[in-house]
Amino acid sequence: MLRLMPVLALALILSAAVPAKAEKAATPIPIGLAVAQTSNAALFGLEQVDGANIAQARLSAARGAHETAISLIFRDTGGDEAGAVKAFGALLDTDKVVAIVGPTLSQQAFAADPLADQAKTPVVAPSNTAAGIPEIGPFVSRVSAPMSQVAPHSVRQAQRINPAIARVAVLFAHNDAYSASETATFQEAVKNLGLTTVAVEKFQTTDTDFAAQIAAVLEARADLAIISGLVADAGALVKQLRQKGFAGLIVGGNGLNSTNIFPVCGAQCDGILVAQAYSPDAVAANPVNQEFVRDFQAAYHKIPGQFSAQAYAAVQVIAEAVARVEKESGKKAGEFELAALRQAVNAALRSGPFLTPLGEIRILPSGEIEQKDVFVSRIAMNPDGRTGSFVLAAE
Ligand code: 1QQ
Repeated sequence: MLRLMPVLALALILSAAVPAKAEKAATPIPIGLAVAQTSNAALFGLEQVDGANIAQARLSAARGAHETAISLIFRDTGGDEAGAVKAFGALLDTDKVVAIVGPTLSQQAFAADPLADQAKTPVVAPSNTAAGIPEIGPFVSRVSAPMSQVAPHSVRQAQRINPAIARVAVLFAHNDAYSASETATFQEAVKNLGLTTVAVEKFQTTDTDFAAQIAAVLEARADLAIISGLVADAGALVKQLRQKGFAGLIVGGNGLNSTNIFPVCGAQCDGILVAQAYSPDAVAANPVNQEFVRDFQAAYHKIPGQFSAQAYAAVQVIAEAVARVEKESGKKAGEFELAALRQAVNAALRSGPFLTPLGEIRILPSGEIEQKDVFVSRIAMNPDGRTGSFVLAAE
């Protein structure tokens, strides 16, 4: 007994040090959906939940006989970094997902994505548009076109509507990664189009009173205001800007790209120009978008916006990547070890074009999206001052 003790102790130490037999991927294939279902960011996140649910239903109806089903696991991130980190942790360690769609904000992605990257688990960002997202790591990609490719179109449209525009005020939320990144793009576009920036004003996404910034815009005699912020703050800023008499054109960035802004700025939302990486009207040559718009309308009795379409696309490319892995390997996804499946799906995401509601897209080896179609819409408010729509303006 005395002589056996050290042997037993040694065996216990060894068994703790040697990893347990590698675990297999679960079936149906668990895909994490880590978006904001609460907080102000839910003004985007709930649109993402709707789009993802349509994708899940559509993909399971269209699934080939030999393809393994996927199943979405939703984890609320709230609107901050800590919430996103917690949701990612749970999806990776508890739910053992094969891939993650999320988080909603770039500000959250810079905190949470490194966790998935370290766990060698693919992340497909459905709405992160700041510079530097794919560069977080080799397991990070996005289906949300960066604002550097999208935002300048709206400034060009403003110039088309009013060729006399010369003086531009730029306002942005400086505590938010997307807003800070997008304003740099806007300021460069202003310069490239021969316009002059006469005011650069900062605010916070938690602000509700924009009197100081608006005074500066009026003082600078700007004839175009360009706003980078999130729905609640940017919507309130637009409302107050109009109430204080600003009569120039307003260009809004990606954070104003949701019908959820209508109740915030009300009648004063009318006329805002927003560049978009999606249009529900682009269905003629795109049967996938046609079906998406039809299914979405049947389920929710409204027209889908960009955040829903991008969430759909994110779920779709992961499901199709899983199917490509099964086809090429001749093995069922459930026969893979989890780590190997995560790796294979990450590679398959970068393996060729996908026809999505966003049009034909491709994920480059870097994780960046390649997308052809960009649109500019104008917000048209109804006489009730609460409802309205994005009306396609150009491109
Ligand atoms: C980002 C954005 C936001 C507007 C997404 C909701 O583009 O955080 O990158």
